[in-house]
Amino acid sequence: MTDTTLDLTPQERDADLDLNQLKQLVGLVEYDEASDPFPVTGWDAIVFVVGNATQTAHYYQSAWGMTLEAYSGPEHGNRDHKSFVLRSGSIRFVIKGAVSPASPLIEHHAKHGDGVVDIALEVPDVDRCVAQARRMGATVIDEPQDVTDEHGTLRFASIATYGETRHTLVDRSGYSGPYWPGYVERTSTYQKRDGAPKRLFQALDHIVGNVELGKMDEWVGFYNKVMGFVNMAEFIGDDIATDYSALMSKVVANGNHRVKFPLNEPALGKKRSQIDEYLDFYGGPGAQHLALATNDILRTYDELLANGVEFLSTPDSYYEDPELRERIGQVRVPIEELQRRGILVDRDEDGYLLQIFTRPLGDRPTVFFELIERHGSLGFGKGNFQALFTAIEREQELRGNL
Ligand code: TYF
Ligand code: FE
Repeated sequence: MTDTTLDLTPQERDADLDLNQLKQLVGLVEYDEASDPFPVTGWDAIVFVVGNATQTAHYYQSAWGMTLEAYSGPEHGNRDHKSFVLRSGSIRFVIKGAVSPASPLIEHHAKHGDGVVDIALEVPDVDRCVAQARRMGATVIDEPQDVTDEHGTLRFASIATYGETRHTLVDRSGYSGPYWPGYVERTSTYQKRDGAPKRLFQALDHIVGNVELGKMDEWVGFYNKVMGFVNMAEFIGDDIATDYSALMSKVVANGNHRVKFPLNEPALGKKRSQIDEYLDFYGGPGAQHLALATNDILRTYDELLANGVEFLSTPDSYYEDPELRERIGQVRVPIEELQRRGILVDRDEDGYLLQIFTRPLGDRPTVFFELIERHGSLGFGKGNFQALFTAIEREQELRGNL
């Protein structure tokens, strides 16, 4: 059995990540790609539709330290919308906003607000994935096709997932352009002045999807059957859901665990679920949070805070609880350093993780980010759910949505 799954992807190599660092950063594992009916190498890009891509692209550079790499817009023949490709470490964000009043992006944005339209994945064989998807009854949005320019040929297809979200499947092994045919390489005036921005995160760890009440298991089944994803150990079930979390959650991952998708559904608890709030304001199922992997969450947090990014706060009682100290044991920094910033800690049998969550990024209480620094733990912070959900509900109440 040949195992090619523990190679770095070209994106990761570009980002100067090494394999051991990456294993720690996102919890990579070995697996047998040859027996996978829908092999996925890793993330290709996360595509957002926003109300003002020009300004959002600036925000991701000025606040989040991302680098502008490519652009498509009216100056280069795309009269429909502007699209900015930003990079941090091995992950790409593509930010799209309508230019033409007739753009289909307008309808999407009117319905959902700023959000993720496409979680694009890198695959070694687009046709094999689509054949499997079709066999398992998935909706194929774009048939496998080649797009070509002077940089070579890229092959892609796309399939539907929850809500109006899709997975574009991309094989860029024959392509060397900055992103996609039709895009031009671009750096910003911002970068020209300050040099390369400081990289604040190196990779994407997971993306959480919120689905409707009673649909979580259906979507877990979709990822199992259509995409060959495996279930990970962590889940929040009925038992804890009604007490405080107001949601149920299961996690699926691709074979090498680069791509991890927790899936949430609302639970009927004492209060209105934060997932219901999301579903109402997003106008249906969609991507809820993106967890950005960093190997120095203290520095990343400090920099983001200085740049005006807002985080959920954690009460001092979280750190003063003697059970917490017992539960987490030794971590790489004094607890006081975490407390000053409100960073949460969780430990399981494999190790520990540090994490913190931003407030919603846009105007609607929908999409937000998580920063995560893993030290062996392959979990998602289950031990923090109570503290975290209490903080989320505090804000939900301030918005008048509890
Ligand atoms: O990804 C996770 O499961 C954790 C916990 O609304 C979490 O980050 C789950 C649901 C949620 C916020 C955080
Ligand atoms: Fe998370």
